[in-house]
Amino acid sequence: MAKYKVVLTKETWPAAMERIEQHCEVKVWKEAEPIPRTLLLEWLKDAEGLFSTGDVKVDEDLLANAHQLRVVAQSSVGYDNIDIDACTRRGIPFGNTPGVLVETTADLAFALLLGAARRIHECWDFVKSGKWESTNNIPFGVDLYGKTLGIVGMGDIGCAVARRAKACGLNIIYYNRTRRMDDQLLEARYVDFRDLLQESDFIITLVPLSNQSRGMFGAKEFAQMKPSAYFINAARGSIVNTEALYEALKSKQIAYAALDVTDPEPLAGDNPLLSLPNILITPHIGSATYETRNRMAHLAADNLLAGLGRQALPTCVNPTVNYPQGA
Ligand code: 8YV
Repeated sequence: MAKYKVVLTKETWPAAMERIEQHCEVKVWKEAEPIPRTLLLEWLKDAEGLFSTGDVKVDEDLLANAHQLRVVAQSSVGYDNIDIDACTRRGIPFGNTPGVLVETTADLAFALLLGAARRIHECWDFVKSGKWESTNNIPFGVDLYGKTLGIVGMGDIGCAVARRAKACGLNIIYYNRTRRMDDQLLEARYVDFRDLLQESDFIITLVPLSNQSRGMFGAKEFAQMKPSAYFINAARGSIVNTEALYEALKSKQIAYAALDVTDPEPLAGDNPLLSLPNILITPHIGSATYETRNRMAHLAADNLLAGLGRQALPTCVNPTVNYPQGA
């Protein structure tokens, strides 16, 4: 049987790649930097499937150029880079990877909260620099127990963060487009956005990026937060006005920030955020564990193959433990 022509904008995990190659003739971009737009458009001219990791913009321009495209599969839960309406107008199904990364991403968001609260990275620098030998002036942190965590965006990941917060004795409030009917089970109180900003000791944002959420944390919002507030972003960088965040941290309008996502990404080495003492940044590692990325790749492969008619319905395949060591 003839193989389907598919384009991968990045290499994916071996077990998932093996499944794709059983049915598809693949073109894979293997360089560290994103695939050049002109080359992507060239490759897509006769492609029937596109497998992305969220690193390329799938818009009218791209789709108008890809006349044979039958499916777009993306190994990520967020899909702000995809023009869903344009895909729908062309009858092209789009599949992302919800569900399989919830606990992993919640772990990272909560790790950022704990890491910032207890200044773990500063403590490691203190030990690594040898200062411990000459001073007891260790970096002091703040307690979580009995304080208030405000979660902005109470979806699956937000609920998983709430479960972790409850175990640490935090009082939980949240802001969402709509109130969750199960929030009593989570012991989480629904509040409006302004009240959350004013009441929270810690704020974690997990909202999807949209025209409504873009820039939702700016100078006005940081000004409403407590001077002792910790701000954590594990959603998308452009939900935050970066210059406003920089000013809020520099002037100590808020105490600390911990970011897994930034705007722009990746951050250049001379970005002013990196000069601040009261910030912790990780390089978009929310779902970056071997097990979870492998699961995501399998689910994205399911979506791709389903879109090409080679699978009945996308199902999450329990990954075989067949991922590259130290990748
Ligand atoms: C990475 C994410 O973008 O799933 C998302 O939306 O932001 C992260 O998981 C993705 O995993 C890259 O492959």
